[in-house]
Amino acid sequence: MATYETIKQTLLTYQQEHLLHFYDQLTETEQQSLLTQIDQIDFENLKETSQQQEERATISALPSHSAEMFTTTELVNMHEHGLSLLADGKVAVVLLAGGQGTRLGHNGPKGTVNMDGTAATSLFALQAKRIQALQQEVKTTISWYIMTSPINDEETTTFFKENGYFGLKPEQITFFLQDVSPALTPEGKVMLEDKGTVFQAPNGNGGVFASMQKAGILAELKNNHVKWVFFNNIDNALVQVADPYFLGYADQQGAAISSKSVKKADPNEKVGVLGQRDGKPSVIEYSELTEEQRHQPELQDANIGIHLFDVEFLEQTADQVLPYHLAHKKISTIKEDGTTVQPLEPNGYKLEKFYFDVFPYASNMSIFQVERANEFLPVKNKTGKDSLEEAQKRFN
Ligand code: UD2
Repeated sequence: MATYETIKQTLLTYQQEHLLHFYDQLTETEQQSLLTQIDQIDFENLKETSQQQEERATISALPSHSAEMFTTTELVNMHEHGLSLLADGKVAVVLLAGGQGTRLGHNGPKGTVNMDGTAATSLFALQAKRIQALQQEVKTTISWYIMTSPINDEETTTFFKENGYFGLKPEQITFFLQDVSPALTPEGKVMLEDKGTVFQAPNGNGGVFASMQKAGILAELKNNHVKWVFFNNIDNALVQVADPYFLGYADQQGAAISSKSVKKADPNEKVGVLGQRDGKPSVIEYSELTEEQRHQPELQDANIGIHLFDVEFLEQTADQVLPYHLAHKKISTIKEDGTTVQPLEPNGYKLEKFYFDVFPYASNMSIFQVERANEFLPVKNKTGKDSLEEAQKRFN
């Protein structure tokens, strides 16, 4: 445990000593708690974050495949191959469910929103049913790892328990917690929520690899001879969890990462695309593309958050420190005079890691383009495009 003196020294080094401004006004327990919170902050990574420069990268395409490019026999083989990987226990599933889902305005974890008023059609249940169906087909139990965050862990695990784990065995599901990260003022200072608490929020879905390692999951996957980990987001109501075609495709292509994509609805759809940055596999944000690149026929593979990662690749990259991305937000904070500010405008930056920042560490990535109408219906908003309303219509 770091002492007051060592913490103070670190804070002086990184010019963050304001974090101890109210230290003398705290009880002993509060003081200890504050020191522990500060001790967990990676100040070196924060320093690099506030000094981030926009670098202009060279963007290029990566080839993608779609079902029409294969013969019926090839597709049958792909499917069979995927099923045999599942039957041999070579596949595990990871669900990213640590996010806040604030855009949806739903009170509770996003996975608990449902299609018909019952928990049996919740986003969690839809994924569980898919796993259940596959298990019946291949007669093997599929391990499911669900990442939660301190803001939704208890509600998530209770929801599963209360609903009988949606027919799955409790021991095949592992919940693991992601880390949190602090917020920065425009001047790069770590923000305090109150006198003894550093403001903290989930550190983005890029925390997943380090959290899997910390929870012993990567070691478990290796011990169990798992080869592929299927990753996806909680919000896609149509996701085909551990799709055998996709598994067969990824394994036959042999790249460390395989990603599903859908064709962009139109060149100006504001989504990240799968391609290469400086010759390395990447998700390229809409804002990074020039007008010409947005129209380029080879750069139309939208990232839908469905990926297969080779376990060996995850092991090799789990120690990489991924960069923070800044999100300008309203953050309730305490001023030096001890008064609390509830800002009406964004006043600070939340820090998030993105899982796809590991992509450049892979020498290659294969891309399987699928039909949006069949496989991608993300529940992001309450109404309109990509909404709960749209998903409910589809299911009822
Ligand atoms: C994500 C992708 C985007 C595209 C889109 C498709 C990122 C950063 N962007 O955008 O490229 O593929 O999905 O729908 O992934 N999550 C956590 N912990 C966190 C934050 C998020 O587990 O701290 C989970 C969240 O619960 C969700 C997933 O990560 O399942 C995606 O996060 P999001 O909904 O914030 O990302 P979005 O929709 O902006």
